[in-house]
Amino acid sequence: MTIAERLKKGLARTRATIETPIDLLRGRRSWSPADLDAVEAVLLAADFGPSAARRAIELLKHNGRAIGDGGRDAMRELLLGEIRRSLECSAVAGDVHACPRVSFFVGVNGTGKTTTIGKLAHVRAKEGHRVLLCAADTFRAAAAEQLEAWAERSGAAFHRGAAGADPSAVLTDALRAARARGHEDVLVDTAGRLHTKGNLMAELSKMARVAAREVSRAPHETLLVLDATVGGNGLVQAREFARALPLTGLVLTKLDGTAKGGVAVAVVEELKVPIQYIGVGEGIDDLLPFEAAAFAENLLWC
Ligand SMILES: Nc1nc2c(ncn2[C@@H]2O[C@H](COP(=O)(O)OP(=O)(O)OP(=O)(O)O)[C@@H](O)[C@H]2O)c(=O)[nH]1
Ligand SMILES: [Mg+2]
Repeated sequence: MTIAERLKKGLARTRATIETPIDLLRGRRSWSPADLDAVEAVLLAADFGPSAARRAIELLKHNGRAIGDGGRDAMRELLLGEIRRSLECSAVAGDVHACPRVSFFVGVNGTGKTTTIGKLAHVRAKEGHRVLLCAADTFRAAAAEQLEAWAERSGAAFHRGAAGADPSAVLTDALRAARARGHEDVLVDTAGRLHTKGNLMAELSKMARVAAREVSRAPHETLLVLDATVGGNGLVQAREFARALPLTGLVLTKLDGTAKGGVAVAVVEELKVPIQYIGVGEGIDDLLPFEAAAFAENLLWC
């Protein structure tokens, strides 16, 4: 499958949710408030968030005549422009020229951090990079083994410490090894943590300080991994992570398993941090670079 095909398939559930009621408006010349309520409800169901949904409805209201003439296609164009604008985020995404380039993956439990690292290792290895995966999740049993399996699958090198070791100590060793052996990318897996646990959030800040001691200006990228199936409820967590350490980007996973793909709009608007990658499955090829225009196109009906 090509990237475009994977994206289309990954967003199929969200697209179907949005399309169904909008299909009912086909060929209408005038709209009642109830029709617009139905469209708003569908945008909320897809987790666009209240402010984006409201803006979209205002836009449709102001363009009632154009939609009356142009039908679904005209409505699609209007919504498409609005979604694309919301998704485009001008923030600079990390330092791509650093060597080794150190990337942290953070987030609450089970969002897909380890899986994302495995997939990204594959992408970067295919680009010819020498990649090292660092198992700084020393907390969960079998976390290091899970990451090691991804290292084998993607052809990346792997570093781990003893079970229960201090994550910062494991990270220090990994970064020294990366410098000594000439790795260009170090992807750091961290333990899933609740955003409400102050001591665990402080541990992330410490890891960032330790990284900077070993490699100038590290971490060069800090990606918050969010589970799209949680939808807008994940926003609270996201805000707390952003407070603990500066985020350079977001990864939105499990889009294949949800109709809540509109949450992409809600998170970018809320955090003002760009989405870098999206996860559309459990396989090694199921990580896609995020591109606002293509994403918006595939959220809406064809
Ligand atoms: N369908 C689908 N499943 C995914 C995706 N990304 C991850 N998963 C699955 O989500 C589950 C959790 O993934 P992990 O990578 O272990 O999550 P984690 O954030 O590392 O979890 P902890 O280390 O326990 O915090 C696994 O079963 C993955 O296969 C995705 O894009 N789509
Ligand atoms: Mg993990």
